Amino acid sequence: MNNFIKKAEALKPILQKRVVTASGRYGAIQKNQREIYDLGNHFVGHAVISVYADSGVVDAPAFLEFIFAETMEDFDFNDLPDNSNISAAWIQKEYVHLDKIPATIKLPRRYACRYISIRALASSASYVLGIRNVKFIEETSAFGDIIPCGNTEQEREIDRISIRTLRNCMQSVFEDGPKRDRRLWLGDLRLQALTNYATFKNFELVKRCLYLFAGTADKDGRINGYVFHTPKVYAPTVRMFDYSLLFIPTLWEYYKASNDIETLQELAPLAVRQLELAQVNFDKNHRIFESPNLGWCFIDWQESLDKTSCGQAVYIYAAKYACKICRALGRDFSWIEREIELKSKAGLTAFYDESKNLFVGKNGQISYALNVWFCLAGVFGPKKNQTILKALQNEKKAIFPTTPYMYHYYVDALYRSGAATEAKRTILTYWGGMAKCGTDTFFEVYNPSNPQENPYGSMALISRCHAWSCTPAYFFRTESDTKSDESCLEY
Ligand code: RAM
Repeated sequence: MNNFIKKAEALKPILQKRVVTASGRYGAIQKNQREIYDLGNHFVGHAVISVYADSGVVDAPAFLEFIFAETMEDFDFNDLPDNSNISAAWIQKEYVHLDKIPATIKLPRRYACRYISIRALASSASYVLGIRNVKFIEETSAFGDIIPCGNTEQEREIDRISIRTLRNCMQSVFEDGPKRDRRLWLGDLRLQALTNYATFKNFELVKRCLYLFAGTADKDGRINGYVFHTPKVYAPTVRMFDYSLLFIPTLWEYYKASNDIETLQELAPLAVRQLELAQVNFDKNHRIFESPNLGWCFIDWQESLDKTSCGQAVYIYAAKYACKICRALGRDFSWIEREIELKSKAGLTAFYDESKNLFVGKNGQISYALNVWFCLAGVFGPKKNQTILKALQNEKKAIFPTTPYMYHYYVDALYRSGAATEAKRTILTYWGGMAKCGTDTFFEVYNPSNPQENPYGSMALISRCHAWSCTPAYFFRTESDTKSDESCLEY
């Protein structure tokens, strides 16, 4: 175990546990009858269930089915999918035999759910089974209650759901989703950390995650896209062009929020290293190009999206944060400034179409992703960016974001260009659309015009409490600071 991992492990939080009792119909349950119990909100933890013989003599085992659902709609999608492109084992469904009755059983897995359905699949004619208790031991490393923020009931509702989403993803690390993949991903971490600074302020958890990434960097110093933290800390080599670069703003923002200069000092070389490593992905004209070395440039869940071009802007964006880090530590960053200049010029030449006032990707593709990232990269100033984002809204062919992750960056770009009203409107329509579904937490993917859109080939594997969707709580608390913000430009 290297020193960075040791540091991270020393910061492992003790989870706060609390018992919640589900409401529902207790008592006798007939064969094949399904009972749904309601925890009253979304929780993450372990289920403890007590059963007994309501009448008769127990002469055979009971055989029960349990389904754990994050939303009521999830009950429509709980069959084991055979066509998914990720493991179907994530589904939250158990079949349990009980040989001794009465019994109190703790189910084997950790679940993310609000609703628990129980069905007696087989039982003897000599007795009727009864459900005495459905309890849930919830776990989180988000401590304290946060007062919802917002000017209207709708805003406060969106805020409550955002906070619940973040809270339930805060476990031993910032998980992407407590149902699936329960992994620490860099892109998710950044957005969780930002929202955490404005709410729970668990700085140690962010620090732990930064050290987990640092401790699992490859031999060249490349930060992986994600880290497994259990049963042991491990990161398979997964090159993610954008996620590795996002280590830079994530470190900077941690320092700004916590004032922890030692961590900044210790991890700054690794942050700057991400820029150095990314340089080979640009041709002699300083334009990004596709190659195996680039790895996965995630940007958003959209197959047809020209993500590589977005990478040009992500690089410039990250480089500006690297300058901030170097300046704070009194280190030379003239080469990074030069990089910014060269990559910005090349980005404009390659992608900016003056006649449309838009950035245009491969094969004439116009997307929110490309334009948003170039606005965030600050290649132009806020006023001009505002006109670009306006032109984007009027562009019928533009590819919309699919995930709350990409929507976050769109809203961020709107705020930073001074379009606060439009930014707020976007939050109210997009996240408000999810809230209207009666959810307690926000989803991994939400496409209002195709509610069943998902990247895994099966709705059974979708995560309804997904970290990267928690940022309305960040925006509501910081919007006055981000109005027409040039912070990214001032490096
Ligand atoms: C998904 C994860 C995570 C995201 C990556 C790119 O599988 O759930 O949220 O960061 O993909």
